[in-house]
Amino acid sequence: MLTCTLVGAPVESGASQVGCVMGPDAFRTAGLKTTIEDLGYRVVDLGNIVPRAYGDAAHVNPSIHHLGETIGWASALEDVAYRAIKSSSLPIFLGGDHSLSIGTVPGVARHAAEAGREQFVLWLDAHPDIHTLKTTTSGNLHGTPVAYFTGQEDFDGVYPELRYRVDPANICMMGIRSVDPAENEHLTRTGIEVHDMRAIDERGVAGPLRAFLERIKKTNGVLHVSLDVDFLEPQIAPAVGTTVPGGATFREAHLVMEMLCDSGLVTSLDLVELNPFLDERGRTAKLMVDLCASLLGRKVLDRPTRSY
Ligand code: EXY
Ligand code: MN
Ligand code: MN
Ligand code: MN
Repeated sequence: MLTCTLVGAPVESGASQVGCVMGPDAFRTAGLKTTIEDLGYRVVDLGNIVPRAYGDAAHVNPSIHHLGETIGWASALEDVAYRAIKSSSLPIFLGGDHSLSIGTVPGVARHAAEAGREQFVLWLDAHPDIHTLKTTTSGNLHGTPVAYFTGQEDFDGVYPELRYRVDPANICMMGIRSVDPAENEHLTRTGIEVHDMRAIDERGVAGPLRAFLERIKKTNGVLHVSLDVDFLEPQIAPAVGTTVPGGATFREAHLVMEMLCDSGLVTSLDLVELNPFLDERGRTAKLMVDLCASLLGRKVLDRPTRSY
C-alpha cells in the first residue's frame, strides 16, 4: 500500500498578510486525510513541525521581513522533507506560505540526488517567486524560493547552504500572471519554462504539461509539484493573501492534477498559501483537497491511465 505523509508547516512569516498559520489545520478540517485514505493510501500525519531556533537577523537586511524566523522554518523543513520522502511514497507539505519551499525543494532534491535521479519542479502559481534578497521590493520571502533553490546569488551566508540545487532547465511554471521587473530578468537569464495565463488561454494546459512530463519520463526524473492557491482564479479560491484575477479555472486545475496522476511521476507536493482567515466557509480548503484527490487518482470513469 502506498503511503502519503502529511507534514504541517504553519509558517506565515514569509508573507505580508497573516493567516497562513491556520493553513495546515484547515486542510485537515477539510478532510484531506480521509479523502486520501478513501483512494487506497495509508496516510501518516506527522502533525505540524516547529521552526529551527533562530535569532533576529534584521541586521542582515532591515528591509527583509522576518528573515530569522522564515529561515528557521526552512532549515527545519529541509531535514523533515528529506526524511519524509525517504520513508514515504508521497510527502505532502501543508502550508503555510510559499517560503516553505525554501526547505522542501532542497530536501526532496537531496533524496533525488542520492538516488541518482534528476529533480524536476512544476510551479503552479500566479507568481514566479524568483526574487533574490537584493531584488525583492516587498521584503516578503515567499517571493524568493525559486531564486534560492536554482542557485541564484545573494543568499550565501543568509539562507541555508544550498547543497542540492535544482537545474532551472528542470522547472516548468504554469499560471504566471504577476511578474516584477527583476523577476523577468531572472526568468530570462535562467531560461525557466514559463506558461503564463496568456499562453494557457491560447494553447491550454495539456500540450505544455504533456511535453514537460515526457521530458521527465525520458530522463527517469522525479517531480515535485508546488501548488500555490493563487494559481487558481480568485473567484473559486479567494482564501489567499496574494490574489491575482484571471487564474486557472476549476477544470484547468483538475486537468493538471489528472494528467499528473496518469503520469505517475509525482513524488512530492507542496500545498501553500492557503489563508483560512480569508476563506468563505472553507470552500478554498475543500477545493485544494479536491485537487489533491485528482492528483492521487480519483477518477470519474474507470479508464486506463495514459502513460507519458
Ligand atoms: N512578487 C511579489 C513579491 O515579491 O512580493 C509578490 C510575491 C507573491 C508570492 C506568493 C507566494 O506566491
Ligand atoms: Mn509580517
Ligand atoms: Mn507562490
Ligand atoms: Mn503566488
